[in-house]
Amino acid sequence: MEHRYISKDPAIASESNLPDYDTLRAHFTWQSARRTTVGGNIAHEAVDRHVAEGRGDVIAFRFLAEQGPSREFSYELLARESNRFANVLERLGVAPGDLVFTLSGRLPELYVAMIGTLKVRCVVAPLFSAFGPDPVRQRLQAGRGRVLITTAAAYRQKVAPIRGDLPDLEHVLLIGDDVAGDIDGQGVCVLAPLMAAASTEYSIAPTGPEDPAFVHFTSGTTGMPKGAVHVHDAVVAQETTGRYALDLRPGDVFWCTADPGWVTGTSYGLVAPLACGVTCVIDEADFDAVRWYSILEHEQVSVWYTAPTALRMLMKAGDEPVAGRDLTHLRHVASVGEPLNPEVVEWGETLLGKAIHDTWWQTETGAIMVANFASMPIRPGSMGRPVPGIEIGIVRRDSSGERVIAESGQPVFVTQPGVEGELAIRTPWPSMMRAYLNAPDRYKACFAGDWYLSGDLARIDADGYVWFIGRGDDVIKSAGHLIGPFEVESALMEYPAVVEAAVIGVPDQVVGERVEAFVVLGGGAEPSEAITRDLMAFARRRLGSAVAPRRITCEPALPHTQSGKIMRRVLRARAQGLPEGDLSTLGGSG
Ligand code: 6R9
Repeated sequence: MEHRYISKDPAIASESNLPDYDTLRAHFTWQSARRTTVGGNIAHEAVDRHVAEGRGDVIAFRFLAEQGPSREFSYELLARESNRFANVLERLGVAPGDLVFTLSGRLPELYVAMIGTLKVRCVVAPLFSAFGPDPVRQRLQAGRGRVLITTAAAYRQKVAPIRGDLPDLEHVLLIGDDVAGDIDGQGVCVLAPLMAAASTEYSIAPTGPEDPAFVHFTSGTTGMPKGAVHVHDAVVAQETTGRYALDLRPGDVFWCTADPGWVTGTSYGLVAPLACGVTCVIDEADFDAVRWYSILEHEQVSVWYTAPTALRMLMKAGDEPVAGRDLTHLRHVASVGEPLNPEVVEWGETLLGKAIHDTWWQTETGAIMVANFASMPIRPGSMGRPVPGIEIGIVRRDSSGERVIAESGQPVFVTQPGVEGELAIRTPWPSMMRAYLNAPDRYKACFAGDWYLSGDLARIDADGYVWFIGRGDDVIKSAGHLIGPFEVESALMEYPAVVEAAVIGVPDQVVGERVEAFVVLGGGAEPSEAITRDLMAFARRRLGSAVAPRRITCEPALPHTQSGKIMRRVLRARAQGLPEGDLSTLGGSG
């Protein structure tokens, strides 16, 4: 498989932003990538700078509404509207460094609010709108959020029921229509009139490169979600990788399909493309094959960044929705978030006339670390090569699967190509997370010596292409979203009849992995279809559709290790109907 190439037209290579990978890599430094005139603040780099440099008329965002006309924001309008929002926030008395949470679909007001928040040097903490009240409460509590930007519907369903558990939440700003009747005297107010009354002038105070800008919550195997803290300097890596890995150039129409509740939707749905000065298409609607092809065609999308689950759903939809469409504007297609199977790469080559370029990164890395570049032949199934400025290595694992660390504290690397181990990245780089919120020990555990340890298993071939093997832990990747088994198990345990719960990811043809749960009932409750159904509904209500298990099985007992840990790999074998004795192919820890 490693030797199958999708070759490139030499013209593509020479026209790309990275025509000569080896030369650029040899000379690239992050210091040289930092503009000498940086305003420091991401909102300045991504928005105001373009206005100051005479590009204010360029369209920054084209929002496609689920119904009705689309709305366009030039860089200048975006600068003015985000100034208004900055003034609104300041009037509320927030202080730099305070967390401002967002919980909303992809509405224009959400993007304006995120940029305005950065301007006042508050920290944007985006939440995924498909979360139920439990994940919302966990994250708001962890970040001690003072301000929440949301819609009336989301407030009613997900926040009002838990409002009593959120003593730090002082202000809730409602965006969108349909907001009457929700003003309950608990700091809830409608944003539109405040915006209308606010000035369009705002001057950003000096912002240090190390000032925090975003907190993105991500899931681990144990414990509650971790808030990865990113700083304003991250824009340097996001803009650089936007240019080299996504091949963004002035004049491009860029569509990143990710929601800002996921790190891809902020790093590449907002910061990188705006810093590169391109036009971003944002679709407010959910996935629909016909709609998606029609967006690619009618918006004349030239660079498209999406995820394997979405591509597999398009593949499933067949050729009919794409027949007769003119996709000639599409120049570069890239993917992230889950393994991109070679079949999908080849499907893209045949149906879209474009190979799909896989990229690899994580919430913690803040920006793309490994990519198949426009100028290089693709090896279907490989994640590509490290971006300029990034050095990677494969850390050895011993026979019990533990990473090998030398006495000096540095990791020990494999020395031969093709040997599997843990993918590590040499520190520092601008978009590296700077902390996990309130969790210094969990943060420290991600590093050894000069290296960040990703937790992913991979190998590097003789030509430097990286191949993903699997995750080194039990975290579930479903439709691109990381789901911590512990968070789901904790919600299931709240159900009165459940005494023990274990949650695993089961391979799925479309979404990569689907969440399944095993529970043990107590207190005289007997397994029945009715109780399973009730438990499923309970989980969906608490966790939301994106996180709740798709299947729950009642078991008399769960398998444990001697030390009492649940053996999730045994459950994974059981769920797939594999013999429980042969677990070698399943990956993950016990
Ligand atoms: C951006 C993002 C990170 C985890 C990562 C890995 C998986 C990401 C991948 C991939 C195979 C790729 N992952 N890209 N697996 N091939 N190209 O996805 O961030 O949500 O934090 O997830 O996603 O397991 O460790 P995040």
